[in-house]
Amino acid sequence: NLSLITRPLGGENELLPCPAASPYLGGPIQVSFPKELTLEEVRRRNPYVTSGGKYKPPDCESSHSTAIIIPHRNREVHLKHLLYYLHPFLQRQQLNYGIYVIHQAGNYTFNRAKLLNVGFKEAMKEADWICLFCHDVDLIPEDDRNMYTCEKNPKHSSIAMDKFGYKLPYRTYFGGVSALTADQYMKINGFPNNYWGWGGEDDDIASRIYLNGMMIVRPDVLLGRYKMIKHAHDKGNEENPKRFNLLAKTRRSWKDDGMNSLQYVLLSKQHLPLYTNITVDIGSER
Ligand code: UDH
Ligand code: NGS
Repeated sequence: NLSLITRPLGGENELLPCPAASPYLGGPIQVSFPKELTLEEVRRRNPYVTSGGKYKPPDCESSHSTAIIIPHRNREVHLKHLLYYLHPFLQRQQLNYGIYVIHQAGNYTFNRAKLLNVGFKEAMKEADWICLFCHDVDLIPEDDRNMYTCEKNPKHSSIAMDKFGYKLPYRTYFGGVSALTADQYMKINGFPNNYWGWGGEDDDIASRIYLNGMMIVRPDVLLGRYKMIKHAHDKGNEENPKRFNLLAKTRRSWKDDGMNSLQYVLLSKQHLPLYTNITVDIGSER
C-alpha cells in the first residue's frame, strides 16, 4: 500500500537509494478487462503520478529511468486498460518512469516502427531516459517481476503471450514489448521508417541488433507472460506485401534508414494526467 509510505531520509532531504529488489513486487497478476473502467478511475488509483504520466518513487531514489513508448491509433479502449495495469506495475518496481503515447494522425497506412522512432526522439528531448520500452497497446504484463529495466543487450520482454500458448513463436521474434537503452537504440540507427502496414518491422529491428554485434536477451519464461486484448484486424494496417523484400535488404539499408533519416511533423504534445500524448504526421510512403 503506497499510501502508507514514509520518507526515510539519508542526509538533509535526501532519499536513500531504492533496494536492489523492490519490496512491493507481488508476482503474478490477475488480468481482466472490466467494461465500466474509466480513465478517471485509473487516475484516482494513481495519486502519485504527475502530469504527462510521470512518476518517481516517493520513498527512495531509483537508479532506473524508463520511458514507455506506445504506438497508437484508434485503440483508446486498449490504452485505458493498459494504463490501468501499467501504472501500478511500474510503481511496484520502484522505477522513475514516463509514459508516452505516439498517436499517428490521419488515415494513411499505420507505421509502428516509425512511430517508435518519433517516440524515442521526443522522449529523449524531455529527459535522459536510461531505458526505452517499446510497448504495443494491447499487451498486459502478467507478472510484476518482469522488470521494465534495460540490460547490456536489447531485451525482448513479451516472450510468453497467451495467443502463442505462452511460448515464443520463433527464435528471433522481437515484437510486442521490447527494451533498448538509448545507446543501443542509436547504435542500430533506431528502427526502420519504411515499413508501412502490418509485419516485418520487428524482424528488421532484430536483424539490426545482430548486424551490430549485439544479441537479444529475454526474461525468464515464467515472468515474461502477457495477455493480449483481443481485437479485430485494424483498418489502415493491412499486411505489408513489401515486407519480405525490405527484410532481404536490411543488411544494406539499416545505416541509411532510421534515426538519421527520420522526418515528421509534430502536431501536438499534451501532458495529460496519465500519459504524454504526442500526435504526429509521419507522412506517407514515397
Ligand atoms: N496499432 C494501433 N492502431 C492500429 C494498428 C496498430 O494503435 O490501427 C498499434 C498498437 O499499439 C498495436 C501495435 O500497433 O498493439 C501493433 O499492431 P498489430 O496490428 O501489428 O499487432 P496486434 O498484435 O494485432 O495488435 C495483430 C493483428 C493480426 C494480423 C494478422 C496478419 N497475418
Ligand atoms: C511474423 C511477422 C512479424 C510478426 C510475427 C507475429 O511472421 O512481424 O509474425 O505475428 N514477420 C513478417 O511478416 C516478416 S502475429 O502472430 O502477432 O500476428 O510480429
